[in-house]
Amino acid sequence: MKLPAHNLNHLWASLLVEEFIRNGVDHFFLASGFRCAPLAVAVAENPKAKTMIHYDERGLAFYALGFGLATGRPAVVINTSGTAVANGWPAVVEAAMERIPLVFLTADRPPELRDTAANQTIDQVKIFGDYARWFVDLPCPSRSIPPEMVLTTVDQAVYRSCGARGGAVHVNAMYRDPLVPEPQDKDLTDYLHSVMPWLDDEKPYTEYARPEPSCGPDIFEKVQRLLEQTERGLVIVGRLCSDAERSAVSGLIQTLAWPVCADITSGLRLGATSRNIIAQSDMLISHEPFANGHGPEVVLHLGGRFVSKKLAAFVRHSGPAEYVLMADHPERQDPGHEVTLRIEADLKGLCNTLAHKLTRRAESRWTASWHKAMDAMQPVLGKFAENGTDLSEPICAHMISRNIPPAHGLFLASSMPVRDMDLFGDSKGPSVRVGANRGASGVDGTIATATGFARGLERPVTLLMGDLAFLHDLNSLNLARKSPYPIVIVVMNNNGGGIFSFLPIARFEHCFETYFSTPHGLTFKPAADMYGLAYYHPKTRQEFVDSYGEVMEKGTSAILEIKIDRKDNHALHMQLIKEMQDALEA
Ligand SMILES: Cc1ncc(C[n+]2csc(CCOP(=O)(O)OP(=O)(O)O)c2C)c(N)n1
Ligand SMILES: [Mg+2]
Repeated sequence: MKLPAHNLNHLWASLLVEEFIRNGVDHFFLASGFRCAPLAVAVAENPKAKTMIHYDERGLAFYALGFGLATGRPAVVINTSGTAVANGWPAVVEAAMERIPLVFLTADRPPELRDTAANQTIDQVKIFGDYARWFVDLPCPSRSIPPEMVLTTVDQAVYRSCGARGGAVHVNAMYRDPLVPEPQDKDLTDYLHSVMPWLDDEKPYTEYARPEPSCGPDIFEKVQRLLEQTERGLVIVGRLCSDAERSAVSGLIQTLAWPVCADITSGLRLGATSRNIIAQSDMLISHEPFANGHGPEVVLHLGGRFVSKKLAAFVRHSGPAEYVLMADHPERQDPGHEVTLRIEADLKGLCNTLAHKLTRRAESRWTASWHKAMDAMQPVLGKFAENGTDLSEPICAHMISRNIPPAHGLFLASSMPVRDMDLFGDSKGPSVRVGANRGASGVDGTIATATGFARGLERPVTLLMGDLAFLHDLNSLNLARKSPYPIVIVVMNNNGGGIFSFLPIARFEHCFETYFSTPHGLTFKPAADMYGLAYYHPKTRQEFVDSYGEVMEKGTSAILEIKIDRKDNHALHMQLIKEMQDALEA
């Protein structure tokens, strides 16, 4: 192949872009700036590059995060020098916490301009600290450095970004003038001589083989014995990363026939994925008599963290003799300091082998008692869903879980949306891919992440979010507007942070409303108008279903704003929990 090479800066940039693409990393998300011109031109000139251009580097980084969450592959974010780079921080943190692949390719000034008060020059070296999985300061392009170095840098960056130890990596590329693609070097053929075989090929320069972690036979047997011998076991499923993991975990929980608390980010909570999943398990375990009689002897936790504080409290209170955590990463994931056996292994392989080796059990009395309790509570939720016309946060979560098209993705904002879906989502709806920023549980960048999630899934996404999260990321409505896959934003406008009403600070009325709830009195039609998005303001359940259906039919991005009274919302949650628990007692 012949790479465009107007000058050496440009040739290096073309090498970078081509090598990313050969690694399967062909999505480039760019914000404009002049120092990154060689990189932007190289992207523009490579016909295999897929792009998104956005003016806000913070949103752009979250967009790439959503893409990485959906695909397990990084996108490349290209930024100019200065504060543009610093705007990547929140997304880099989330990527680190959840091990989501992401590549930052930032332009920087050459060494002679660093630390000289030169314009738009900040210290970009290791700017993301330990949150970046890998950092490289790529020198200014020079004929004295072989082109192989550029290629192996990309290969290492992609490798370090992916997999169970992945996250964001930062390639900081210094450039001197000329930044524009004007011809300068007469002939660069000589310079490329050593990579001729690479040029004639389509493969990356270095191929990486990743080891698959698995536990040894001793540990395997120990776990197998424990699972076989335990009657009162409980499975907790946290975030799972792929369909292959979901299928392997489903197989194991089927064989074990223990009750299962599946976090909403597992992807197993919605849809009838398994009878063993106790859909409203939070309602059960927060009911004292039930919790006291249902402490597990063994907890088997599969995958990442989980959202529910109640589940964490229940496990702590029960004090199981063994808490086995199986996850594919090496990090400590044990906020309650309860884990007694930690297995770092490929979840798919380990669960498949365990399911194969274990004898499939019949439902025990222990599991049956969880189901019985669950069955006693279900009618309360059913009655609530079927009777009444008014809209509320629980009913919206419930209705979305019922009405979301199977070909959609679902993205849940931090704060009440993710919890409401966990609590009130109906498992009789379709099983859809679920995304959320739960690594650091920020309410920032939500619209951008959901839009990148849609780009990665290559399907429309329904986004359930709160008003503060919406306002926080207003700028990213432009991403939703331009998205090739519709983003349906259902925003629960309760005029502030509804979650705080559930916290003990709510009792301190002298400061609660102003300093915690932070009401704003805003409504979002003008924002929809500004970004040219369809806007709906349903006031009843029927209107909600109608407008949601209409948006699906039209197939364009839209905002559905639901006005909620925060006090009523709190009261309704409490009432529903009480009614469910009363039913349990009865
Ligand atoms: C970036 C960031 N800032 C602050 C917080 C603390 N915080 C947690 S929930 C919340 C309120 C969110 O309000 P909203 O999006 O309206 O959701 P609601 O609580 O009403 O469901 C805040 C500010 C956070 N998680 N992330
Ligand atoms: Mg709110």
